[in-house]
Amino acid sequence: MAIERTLSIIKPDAVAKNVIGKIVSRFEAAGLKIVAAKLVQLSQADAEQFYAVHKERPFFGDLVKFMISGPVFVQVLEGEDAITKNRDLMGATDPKKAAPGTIRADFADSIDANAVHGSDAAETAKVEIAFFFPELKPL
Ligand code: RTP
Ligand code: MG
Repeated sequence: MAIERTLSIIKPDAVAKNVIGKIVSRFEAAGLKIVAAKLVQLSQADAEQFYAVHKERPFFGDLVKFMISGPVFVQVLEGEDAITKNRDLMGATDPKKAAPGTIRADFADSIDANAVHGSDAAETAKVEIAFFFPELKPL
């Protein structure tokens, strides 16, 4: 299994609930290393660009509005099989469908306010990491 990097975002709902540390602990316990991190307030343009892949979807407006509703904690996770490992830790998009013990099952309130984002593939991870951390040297 290869060492990979993935982008993780702790979304405004989880930052507001003061559970950044609890969520980061799960990444650490799973053997993922935090190799870059920052707390940022996204602008509307940032959020629209970041989620551009969804711009034709009916939920796009609500998604952007939610992502700019407060600060987010953005981090790059590194480790074996990091992309899939992070998605497994997160659980399903809709917290009602997320497996018990996953981040979304434990901290998310709804499909909109769903606590975390994680890159879904190697190519998107690369683009998303460069979006937030252009200065980070590649693996
Ligand atoms: P994310 O990109 O945030 O990690 O979430 P994801 O891969 O699990 O889900 P994705 O399909 O990429 O959707 C991005 C975000 O849009 C919201 N969404 N709402 N109302 C809906 O049917 C719906 N579907 C997606 C969610 O907040 C999701 O995280
Ligand atoms: Mg996604």
